[in-house]
Amino acid sequence: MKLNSIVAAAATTAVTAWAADSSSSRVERTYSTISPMASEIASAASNATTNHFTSNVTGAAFDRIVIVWLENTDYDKAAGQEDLKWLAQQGIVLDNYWGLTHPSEPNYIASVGGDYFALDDDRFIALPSNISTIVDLFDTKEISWSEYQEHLPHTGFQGFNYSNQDNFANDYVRKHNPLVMYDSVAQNETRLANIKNFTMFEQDLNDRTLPQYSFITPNMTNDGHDTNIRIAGKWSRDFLEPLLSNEYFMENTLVVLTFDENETYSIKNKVFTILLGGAVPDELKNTTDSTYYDHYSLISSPVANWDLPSLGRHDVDANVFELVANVTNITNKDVDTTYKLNNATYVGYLLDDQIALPAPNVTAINRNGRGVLQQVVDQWGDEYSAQMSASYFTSTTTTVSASVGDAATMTLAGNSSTLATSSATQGSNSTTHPFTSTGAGAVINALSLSSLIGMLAVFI
Ligand SMILES: *[C@@H]1O[C@H](CO)[C@@H](O)[C@H](O)[C@H]1NC(C)=O
Ligand SMILES: *[C@@H]1O[C@H](CO)[C@@H](O)[C@H](O)[C@H]1NC(C)=O
Ligand SMILES: *[C@@H]1O[C@H](CO)[C@@H](O)[C@H](O)[C@H]1NC(C)=O
Ligand SMILES: *[C@@H]1O[C@H](CO)[C@@H](O)[C@H](O)[C@H]1NC(C)=O
Ligand SMILES: *[C@@H]1O[C@H](CO)[C@@H](O)[C@H](O)[C@H]1NC(C)=O
Ligand SMILES: *[C@@H]1O[C@H](CO)[C@@H](O)[C@H](O)[C@H]1NC(C)=O
Ligand SMILES: *[C@@H]1O[C@H](CO)[C@@H](O)[C@H](O)[C@H]1NC(C)=O
Ligand SMILES: *[C@@H]1O[C@H](CO)[C@@H](O)[C@H](O)[C@H]1NC(C)=O
Ligand SMILES: *[C@@H]1O[C@H](CO)[C@@H](O)[C@H](O)[C@H]1NC(C)=O
Ligand SMILES: *[C@@H]1O[C@H](CO)[C@@H](O)[C@H](O)[C@H]1NC(C)=O
Ligand SMILES: *[C@@H]1O[C@H](CO)[C@@H](O)[C@H](O)[C@H]1NC(C)=O
Ligand SMILES: CC(=O)N[C@H]1CO[C@H](CO)[C@@H](O)[C@@H]1O
Repeated sequence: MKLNSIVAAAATTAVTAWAADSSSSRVERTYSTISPMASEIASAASNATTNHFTSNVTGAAFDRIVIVWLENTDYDKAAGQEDLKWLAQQGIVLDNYWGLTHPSEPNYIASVGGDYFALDDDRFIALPSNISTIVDLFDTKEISWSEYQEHLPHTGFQGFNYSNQDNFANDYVRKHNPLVMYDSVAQNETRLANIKNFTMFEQDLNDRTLPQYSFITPNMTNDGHDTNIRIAGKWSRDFLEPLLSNEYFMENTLVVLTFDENETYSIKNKVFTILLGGAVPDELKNTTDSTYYDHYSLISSPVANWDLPSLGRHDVDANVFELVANVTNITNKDVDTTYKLNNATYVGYLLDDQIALPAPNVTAINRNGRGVLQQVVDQWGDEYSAQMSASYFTSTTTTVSASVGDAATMTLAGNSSTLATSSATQGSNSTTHPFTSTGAGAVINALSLSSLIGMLAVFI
């Protein structure tokens, strides 16, 4: 069976399950864990299409951004590794850069879509195609982009993982491939053809067809996930050192080397991050920037650099790398991290089947003074108004503004239709979840049903 038909079959099953259960408000969402046979992968590989799009849209601080993610390492351990120490001296260390939650997958998802939708595990995720990503923002100026995923068996592969075929060790995993988890990318053949592997990176480098945005994920050995920081550090230096002396690669390029999350869940989720590349001025090499950043800064920084609109999610008010902020007159905000942990998810869409997908804030203005992408406004405007009038939003269920305080959070209690005001920790079913939320999830059965139907319609 072709992958698309497998996905469709899974969606059909979900619809049946919903229909059978339609008398009750409980809706089970079905998630596939598709892993095509090796023979199917080989046959798909033989005619996968690959794009080699490039472009040269001038940015305020850089013309190209290359984002590289390593895995699961506490800040001090990474900062002390000798190859990473060497790399740090070639660039700017960001010593106040944070992961958003645990485990891995929600962090990757958030870094391109502006939310992690309350995900708290690493399961197979395919977010409905009405959710936009950074790719939609790039399209407004035809800024080229690609992902480079090591050992992705072929361009556009959508399976759950791809093991080393000799020893069946973990190699490529979907949970570290942010854009393929959004159907707005995966169900668009043009976009899918930008989801490539390292063989294609070498080719694009040699052919001078690197895109202006790339997201690079080494395999499970090289990113430290199944190994340790010594391997991940050595891989990073082996990969980056030659690039740092490659004139074509370096030209006005910003490299961001970061980690998805801290390893120890009980401590603050700060991760070691370095900015490198030709866009870093000489006088700032071997320095430290202590501005608060997090994975949402991976959206807000390119957005400010190219003066793009926003997604209306957490990208809107994320701090922008100082390199960009300084030349765009953006003032970053101070973030008090005294009580910040970023080590648990909140009660929301992917954690509780009864909670609707939050609409982005279609009225938000981002750090570079732009509104929300028109297509997002068109797609979500009505839903945003509906959720606003039902007091759906909390400080965590959506994007936007710090002005929505936890105390003002409104929750529809259980199946009753009366609005009840509740405090942040009194989410109606918070005790059924192992994680205490940092803000209450608003539970609105009617909204969640209509939005789920919309989501399934999109699948089919
Ligand atoms: C390869 O491409 C052909 C022609 O587009 C198509 O009919 C066939 O299904 C494709 N094979 C696979 C394995 O996707
Ligand atoms: C991109 O454009 C800038 C400004 O015109 C130019 O300096 C630079 O060489 C171009 N880079 C590439 C890779 O074409
Ligand atoms: C970086 O700074 C440290 C101490 O501030 C110094 O010992 C080291 O030589 C510097 N490295 C480079 C490459 O400039
Ligand atoms: C990388 O992708 C290309 C294009 O789909 C494919 O031909 C190649 O076999 C892949 N390389 C690896 C190492 O999997
Ligand atoms: C990961 O990639 C490296 C080469 O970059 C390779 O030596 C290693 O075997 C790969 N890991 C697995 C599990 O295949
Ligand atoms: C598919 O992707 C292309 C390139 O990003 C874009 O121009 C087009 O609008 C997308 N199509 C849909 C239906 O989203
Ligand atoms: C987050 O950290 C706090 C403080 O160390 C700890 O009590 C809590 O259990 C952690 N949460 C998770 C989900 O690990
Ligand atoms: C930004 O501007 C401040 C104040 O002028 C300066 O201290 C800092 O080094 C600049 N940072 C960057 C990355 O240009
Ligand atoms: C930033 O502010 C300076 C001084 O007010 C001004 O000259 C410059 O044009 C501004 N730059 C941008 C990108 O707005
Ligand atoms: C949406 O953004 C606007 C403008 O920043 C703000 O006033 C409003 O409170 C935000 N809405 C929500 C639900 O946070
Ligand atoms: C809360 O959990 C109870 C028991 O599982 C269930 O009956 C009820 O529908 C749930 N309420 C909400 C709002 O999820
Ligand atoms: C904020 C922060 O750095 N959190 C922790 C990450 O892990 C190291 C342990 O290696 C701790 O020292 C940090 O406090």
